[in-house]
Amino acid sequence: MIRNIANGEISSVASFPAYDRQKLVTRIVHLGCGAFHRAHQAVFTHHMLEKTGSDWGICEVSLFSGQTLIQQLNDQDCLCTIAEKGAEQTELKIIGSMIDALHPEFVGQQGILETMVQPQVAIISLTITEKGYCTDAASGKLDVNNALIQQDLVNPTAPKSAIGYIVEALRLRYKRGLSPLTVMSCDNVRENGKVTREAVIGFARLRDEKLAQWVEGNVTFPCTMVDRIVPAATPESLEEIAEQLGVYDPCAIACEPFRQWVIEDNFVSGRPNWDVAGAQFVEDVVPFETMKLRMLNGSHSFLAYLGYLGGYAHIADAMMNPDYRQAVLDLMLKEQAPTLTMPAGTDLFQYAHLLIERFSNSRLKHQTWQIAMDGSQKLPQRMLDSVTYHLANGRDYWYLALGIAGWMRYISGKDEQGELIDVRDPLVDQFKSIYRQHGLSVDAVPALLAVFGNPLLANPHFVRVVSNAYQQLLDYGARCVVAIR
Ligand code: NAI
Ligand code: CS2
Repeated sequence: MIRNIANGEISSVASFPAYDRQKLVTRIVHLGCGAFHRAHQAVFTHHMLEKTGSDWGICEVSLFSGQTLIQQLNDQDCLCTIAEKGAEQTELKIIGSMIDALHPEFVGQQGILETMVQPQVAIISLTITEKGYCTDAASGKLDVNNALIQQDLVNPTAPKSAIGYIVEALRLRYKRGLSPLTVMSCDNVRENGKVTREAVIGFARLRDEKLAQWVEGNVTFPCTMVDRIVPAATPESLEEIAEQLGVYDPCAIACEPFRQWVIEDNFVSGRPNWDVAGAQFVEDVVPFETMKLRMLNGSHSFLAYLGYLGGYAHIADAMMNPDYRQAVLDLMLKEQAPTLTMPAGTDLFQYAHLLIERFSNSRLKHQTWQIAMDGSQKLPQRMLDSVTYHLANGRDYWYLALGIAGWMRYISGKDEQGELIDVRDPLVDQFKSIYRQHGLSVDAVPALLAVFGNPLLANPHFVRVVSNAYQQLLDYGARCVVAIR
């Protein structure tokens, strides 16, 4: 028998689920069983189960990659270790909220759809990355030219995209007279509930107007703000956890101790009481979401691009450099905070300082390369929206411009030593063609800004400021330019 966390000798340092897992049923189907979901929604659900003894279990689904993880989860009864790594010590928790794990390669598309259609399923939740919504960067609406959407239009009952799965599951529920459910995005997407709603209804409308109307009138799409820094697992992080745990858990995830979840209370078929586990249910999530996307994620992207170019492999390494630390604090307080309208009592100064502390956690090996991925999907909500604010208000936005220029320099595909960068982005072919045409020259700037399709970004002042930052990066290198102000 393979010894694993379901049947091995677990060291007493780890806590085990203290509720009856046999009682749990699939009430949540989660699409995108990645690192973040396991360390966030699955953890909140685990603590909720500890406190309430309810029966809300999660069935995990990975639609694309992740076959191995799904198999490994099943091999260990869907138990998984979460290592919460503070600056000084680690707390190990074995969580039990996940009860099943599926992949289309193992159960086929129909197996997944039939699970989503089970009558007791009340929530489909999502962490499918920004690009998983198949939306157009400029309009935020469903991109009908997206390759997956095109395939799903031809073959809608055997979908490939997350949006295609959701619409087909909703169609089956509608046809069978089953209750509607809630579709809850937990991705770092601006107004993630609205974007999901637009994409789902947009695709449903392309299939059947009546279905689109049923979805519009019955299905709810709450917005959420999700926060916990969860780096991708590495052989080292898994080994370190195994040493403490006494058993190797291939599904284990290390993350920071901090976790936050603000949820719009809009669930048509019920929801778990995640508030007992620390979540906040509110009427309007958007201010919290915008704050987090601009202050945390905007700074993360700044550190990712300028940090990588400056030779820093991890966020905490870049934070050790006082120039980067100061630059990121200035970015937060001088260029992101002023764009926000927060409920009374929100202390953005304190929030910024807490972020500085979280980014400086050197026991969390969060790679700049990981955060640098998919910049074309991330920059609009993290930086460009703030630039739009500053342009309208005649304010300075140097660090935002530098972050955007850092992204451009990064996606050129060569670092400051001329070494290749492994650029991951759905628009990577477009970047390659722009750089083939312009080389590293500053002429690439307007062409790269055009990928966002936002006419405001053609503003001559903005193009000048970004071009200046980009030229400085070429002339002096990232470390030097970050230090200039
Ligand atoms: P991950 O790479 O571990 O997992 C990504 C998951 O998304 C995988 O299950 C993958 O199969 C799925 N996926 C990828 N592309 C897809 C597509 N086109 N359609 C459907 N599914 C797709 O990444 P991780 O760390 O779990 O992050 C996922 C998302 O969670 C992020 O993009 C972000 O929006 C959100 N998030 C992540 C945080 C973190 O610190 N890792 C914190 C807060 C939010
Ligand atoms: C990061 C986020 O990968 C990224 O782009 O900025 O995943 C970040 O770690 C989380 O949003 C923190 O909640």
